Amino acid sequence: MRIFSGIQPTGRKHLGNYIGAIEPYVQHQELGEAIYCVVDLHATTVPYEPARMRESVYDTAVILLAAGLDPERCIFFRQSDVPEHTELSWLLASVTAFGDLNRMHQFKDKAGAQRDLVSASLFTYPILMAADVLAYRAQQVPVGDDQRQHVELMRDIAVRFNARFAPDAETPPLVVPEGAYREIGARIMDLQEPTRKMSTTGGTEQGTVLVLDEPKTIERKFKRAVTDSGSEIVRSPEKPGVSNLIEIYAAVRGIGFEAVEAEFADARYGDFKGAVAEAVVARLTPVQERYSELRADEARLEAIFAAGAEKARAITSQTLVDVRELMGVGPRSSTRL
Ligand code: AQP
Repeated sequence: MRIFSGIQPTGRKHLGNYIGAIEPYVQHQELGEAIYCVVDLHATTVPYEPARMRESVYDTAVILLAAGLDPERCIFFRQSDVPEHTELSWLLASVTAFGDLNRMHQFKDKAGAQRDLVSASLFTYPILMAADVLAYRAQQVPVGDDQRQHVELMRDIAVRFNARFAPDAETPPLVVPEGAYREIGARIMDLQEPTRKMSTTGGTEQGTVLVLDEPKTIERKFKRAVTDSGSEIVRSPEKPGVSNLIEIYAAVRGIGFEAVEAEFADARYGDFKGAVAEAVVARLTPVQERYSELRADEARLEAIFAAGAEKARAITSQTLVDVRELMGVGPRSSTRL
């Protein structure tokens, strides 16, 4: 099985990214041929600081390595080092419905937050994301719950491409991928506004726990987490704050919701929040230590990216030969050899 996912270098990674995506990336290395990239091109779709971009890519890459991504066991690279992603994105735009792009929640949310310019690339972002995955003919895409709509769209794009350009093919040229969502922890909510997801751009500062936050900061953020009326530690739609804390604890400890509710049946909110903070600190401390060890060596990171991009291009270049051939773009593939 081939697995692909990408992560943005924007901002600093938070607990939602860690639980919803980074941990699953590490686990998926054991399940098949895993391919991951830091999607710097996606990060150009909203205002950003060019002078900080490379640093942010390194920061994000090192968080992934510190969490357990192993470049010997997966293909790990920087998106912009593999130009087939952008070429395929353009080609797939021809089988992407404008109306579908117009319905994307993420575009609406992010476009609404822009003061000066809503870029065309923010609108076409889901096509590039589709190209990221389809270029590898990946079967599974581990992502958080917020990406469901984008995964549905990439599936539609693959189906439409296959139907339009290879209706009679025994093996369709593009694989229609499946989203892989964690059962517990696919949508971690903001600690201050637990009806909104924890987010890099849309969340509250106090409600967003960063992977690199000091233990004291993490404890403070959990201590101040919004809870709900009543005192019972149970999951319920009327208790979004407590439900979120239960979800975080369950995900971090690798146990079910019932086990959490049973463990804290007699506890008070304050004690429970302390226990959640402690579990999160215990989970993130080794990642932070590894991060400090690895971050300084940027030459090593570039070497990892270069080796990863070479392996990635061995796959994507073949996909592009097939796609160009089927679409009638460029010379016949046999004459290109
Ligand atoms: N709250 C979340 N719970 C679980 N998973 C989450 N993800 C994001 N938020 C949550 C998953 O993290 C992966 C990387 O996301 P990204 O590349 O989009 O990174 P980002 O933009 O820094 O993360 P945000 O917070 O999602 O940014 P905003 O809200 O600004 O767009 C993805 O698999 C995502 O599903």
